[in-house]
Amino acid sequence: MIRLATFALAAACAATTLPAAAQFAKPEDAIKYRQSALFIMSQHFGRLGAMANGRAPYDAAAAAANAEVVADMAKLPWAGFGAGTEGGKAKPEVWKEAPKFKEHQDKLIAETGKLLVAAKAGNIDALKTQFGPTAASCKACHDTFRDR
Ligand code: ASC
Repeated sequence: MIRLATFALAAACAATTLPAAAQFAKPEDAIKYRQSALFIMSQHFGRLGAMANGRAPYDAAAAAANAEVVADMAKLPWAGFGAGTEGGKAKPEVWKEAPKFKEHQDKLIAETGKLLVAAKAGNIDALKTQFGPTAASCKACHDTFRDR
């Protein structure tokens, strides 16, 4: 009984320290995971863009809710780019230039964090000001690391 408990504890500890890729049953799951997080982010970012660019009426509560999703999603895709998960729209540079890719991740997380602060400020000018730099961080990464 004690041996079983010890084994279970060891397995649980190992699970928390395994590399990200090992959190997925198969590489396709990692690809689906990262694409899903990026897709959800793009949908909510698009709604913020519509408000920032005057294509949709400004709604402070909706802006904050959308920015919340964007900031949360911005943290997720990266665990889905582990070793052995090449494919999807990711260029080989993701793995060949890992430190640079990481810089882009950190930049996006920082910019979406600022976007959330701006959205919570509750005025459209703050949202407009931070929308551009956030979109630029999406684009900068896509230019180097995304196919098509
Ligand atoms: C979006 C979206 C992107 C970015 C990018 C910004 O809404 O889906 O990939 O913004 O187009 O340049």
